[in-house]
Amino acid sequence: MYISKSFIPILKNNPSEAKIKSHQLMLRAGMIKQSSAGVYSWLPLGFKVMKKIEKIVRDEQNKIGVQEILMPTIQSSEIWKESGRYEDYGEEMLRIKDRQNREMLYGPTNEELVTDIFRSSIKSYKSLPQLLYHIQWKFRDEIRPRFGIMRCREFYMKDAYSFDISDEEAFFSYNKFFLSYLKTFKRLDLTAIPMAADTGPIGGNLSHEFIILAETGESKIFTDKRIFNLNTDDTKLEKNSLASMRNKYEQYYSVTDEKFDRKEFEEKVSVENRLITKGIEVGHIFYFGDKYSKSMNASVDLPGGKKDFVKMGSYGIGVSRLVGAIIEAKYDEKTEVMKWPISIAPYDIAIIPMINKNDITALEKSNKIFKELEKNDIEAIIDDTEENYSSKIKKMNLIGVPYQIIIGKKTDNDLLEFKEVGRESQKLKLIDIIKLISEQKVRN
Ligand code: P5A
Repeated sequence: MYISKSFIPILKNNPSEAKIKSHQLMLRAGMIKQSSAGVYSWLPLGFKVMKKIEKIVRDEQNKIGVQEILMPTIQSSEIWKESGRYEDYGEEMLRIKDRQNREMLYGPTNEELVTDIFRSSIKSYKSLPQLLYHIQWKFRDEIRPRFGIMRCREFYMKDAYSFDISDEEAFFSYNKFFLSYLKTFKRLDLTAIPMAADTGPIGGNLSHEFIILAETGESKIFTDKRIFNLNTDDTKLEKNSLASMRNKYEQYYSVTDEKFDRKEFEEKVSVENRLITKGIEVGHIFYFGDKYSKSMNASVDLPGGKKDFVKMGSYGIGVSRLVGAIIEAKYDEKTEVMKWPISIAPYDIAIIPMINKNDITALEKSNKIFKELEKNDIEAIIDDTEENYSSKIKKMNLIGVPYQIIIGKKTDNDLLEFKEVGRESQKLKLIDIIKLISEQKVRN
């Protein structure tokens, strides 16, 4: 892809409405465009990143055996009246009437809809557990949408739902998601910490938010630093192993301000291990037992012939919010340099020829390199504009492509000037560049 032909509408200056770095960068790099308050169009660069995040999220859901479905964005009010949330959800729900004057709504979440799908087909404990997910747009009519796509009205969410026969089995499902979330965020090069949190309009009394540290985050957190040293390397997808993994995390005090208790914090965490800071909620998991299955009459036959309401949980990841959250975590404000993790970078590498009007050899060289990279599944973007060197580098640093090849007059055919963003440049053969990037991609 040539920069000159791409739809990447770069802005020179910071738009005044953008208060945090991710919002500024997304507008400046032409990743999104606001279409109305809290509603955005995703332009090619932003869309590419979001799709790559979605792919990783999907892959990790599939790995724990969750089945993908797709539910609509528009729902009927009937099921929400059954659960009692039609009134409770209040102003945040966008209500719509169709031409028959039927009450519809743009789904803010899908507990009701998925319960309705479940109850119409699953009748026996023998079909349990059922784990279902979809990745779909949601709408919440937030009073104060802000920070661009971080807190907006229309956003893209992965939401999963579990149906089990007993509390014990339901905790097994809950813990599968707990593990899966830690792995998903790790693949996105983020350290997300699970924290006990309130359940709000979703309900239930067990829930964890997954939070990444960021000064601009909206969640205030109180945690024991030692939780950052934990990992899930030896955890297996088995009941006991998962339960002990969750115990390992829960032994450390780690809560959002909704659950904060100063006395408990000071008793449990020594002064040197205390961390009070802010973070961004990128995921949230809930266990709410029979809250929806009871009100909506979703029950199954038990072994002895009796019936019982299924026990449910729900599990969300803010796929579109993650684009902003990763920028908050990876953008260096001092140097104005962004570096996407290779797993989700919009392009793997930028080819930057220094173009002289009367001499097209640099561009020809670039095209050759492009083709060679393409053969090896490495996606490149060529800056074929006639801008000077420093403005080309500045632009690429803003877009955040993690690697660059710079082609000047003196570039011979064998050794190329190769740069990993944020590091010194080095001379490398194309074959070694391909090897280096391919290895990085495999690791992710
Ligand atoms: C869990 C899945 C739920 O809705 N029902 C289905 C449960 N949880 S949640 O915490 O309310 O949302 C899940 C994740 O969605 C992201 N998110 C948002 N992203 C952008 N703008 C918003 N206004 C917004 N609201 C929620 C968050 O990442 C949250 O963790």
